[in-house]
Amino acid sequence: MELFYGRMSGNSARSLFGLHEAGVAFTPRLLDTRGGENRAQAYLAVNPMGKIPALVDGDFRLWESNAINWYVAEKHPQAGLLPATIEGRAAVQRWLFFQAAHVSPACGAVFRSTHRGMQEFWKMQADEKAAEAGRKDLGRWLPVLEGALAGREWLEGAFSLADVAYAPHLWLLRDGGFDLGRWPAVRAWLDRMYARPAWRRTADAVFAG
Ligand SMILES: N[C@@H](CCC(=O)N[C@@H](CS)C(=O)NCC(=O)O)C(=O)O
Repeated sequence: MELFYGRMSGNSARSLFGLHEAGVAFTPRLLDTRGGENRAQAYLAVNPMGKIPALVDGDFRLWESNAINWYVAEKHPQAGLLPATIEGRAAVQRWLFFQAAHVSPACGAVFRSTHRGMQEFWKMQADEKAAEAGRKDLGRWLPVLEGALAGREWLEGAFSLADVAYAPHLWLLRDGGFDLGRWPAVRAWLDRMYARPAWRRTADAVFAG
């Protein structure tokens, strides 16, 4: 199994975290996005969108970070990254869609303007109007996570792909100085998540230095 990923890429971090949590053997393939390696023909054959991450497992090719994590979790059920029941798996799916459609876009709008490392790496311009809109959206989405985490350690009780999905973009948000003080359960959840060895390895590979 090979995972194509890039530096300073939250979506890459999501899949690296998922694979490390699953404990699977894989070959990491670091792409030089600044040099355009992700837009070269060889990689477009893996992901026609030219985005990272992407997975190759024999003849099977898959892109979209949450789809990659789902495939790996289904293939390695012993890792326990998905609930056993249909209801539990549907609930995890709900968190993945909520992350991709709502929480990540709001985080991105903010950290594009606040995270120096991301701005430098991706040559992004700060956009204070977009950041303000992102902060407003987060004021609506973070209470949803806060409520779900009341009295529990992980979104669906046991640690699952639901938690994995949120790690990277909330990391970048927090690293950019966003104050999570109004959402103590979210803050404690992130502290637990970022202490996991699989996240430490991921953050070192994607965000360090
Ligand atoms: N929805 C996709 C998003 C992938 C994505 O946007 N990746 C960014 C890096 S975080 C990328 O490849 N950017 C480079 C480009 O668009 O050329 C996923 O979750 O995998």
